[in-house]
Amino acid sequence: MLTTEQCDFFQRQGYLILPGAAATELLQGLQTAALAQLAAAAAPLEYEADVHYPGSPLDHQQPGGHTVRRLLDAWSRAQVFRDWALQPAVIAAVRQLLGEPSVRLELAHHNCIMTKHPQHSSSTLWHQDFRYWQFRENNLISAWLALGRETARNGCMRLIPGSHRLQLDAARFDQRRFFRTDCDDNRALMHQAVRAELQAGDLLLFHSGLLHAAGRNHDSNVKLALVFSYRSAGNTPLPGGRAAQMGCIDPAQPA
Ligand SMILES: O=C(O)CCC(=O)C(=O)O
Repeated sequence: MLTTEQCDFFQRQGYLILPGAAATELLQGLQTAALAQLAAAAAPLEYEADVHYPGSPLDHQQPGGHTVRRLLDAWSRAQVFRDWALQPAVIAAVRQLLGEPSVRLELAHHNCIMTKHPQHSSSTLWHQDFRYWQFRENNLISAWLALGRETARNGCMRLIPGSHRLQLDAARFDQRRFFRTDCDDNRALMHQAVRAELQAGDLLLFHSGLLHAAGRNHDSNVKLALVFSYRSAGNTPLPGGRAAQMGCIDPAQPA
């Protein structure tokens, strides 16, 4: 169970780090499975060249054009990923933070292994995950499990504490709904950013409205994180959207 202080911290700041959330044996299983999936480069994949972020190869024909950015649909890739996603401690934390007894794991969003390679990585600009998500409420939680160390050097997440509670006008975002850097009010917020430096096995829980960004990987090893997103059972996807099509998992009734 999370403490009252942890819950209050999440409500105020929009994120919470749980050190050592994955026990050693499970973590090793997750690392091994993630590396095997990366080596096999099995579809569905998203490449650096697909995201068009600063630093991405321009297309698949450029050097690094087949650098994997995300191994999509982690849920279907290995039992060990499913075991992690439904860990009682993870589900209990999400339930507590959402204040709802019944939660769902979303298959359409995140549900991936994020990879960041040293040679061809890109920066993720400031954004809120909810920008393209279609649910009744902007109140989902993503669980980002570091499978290795995450530091400023290899492109760890940066977060703007409390930004999930701000009402941000659409004019403060660009056409791709990234938070504009040419706006003084935005820059003032960016100065408040904190780094989410993590050790392997640490879990970063963050709100779907939290502004976050991440840098490139200037280290020599690939960075890997396993990410799933959760919502309360009542916060259903809007009809016609991707989440409505792809469905969800009820942790109380695993397949
Ligand atoms: O590792 C990164 O570059 C951050 C990815 C991210 O923020 C996202 O996929 O929403």
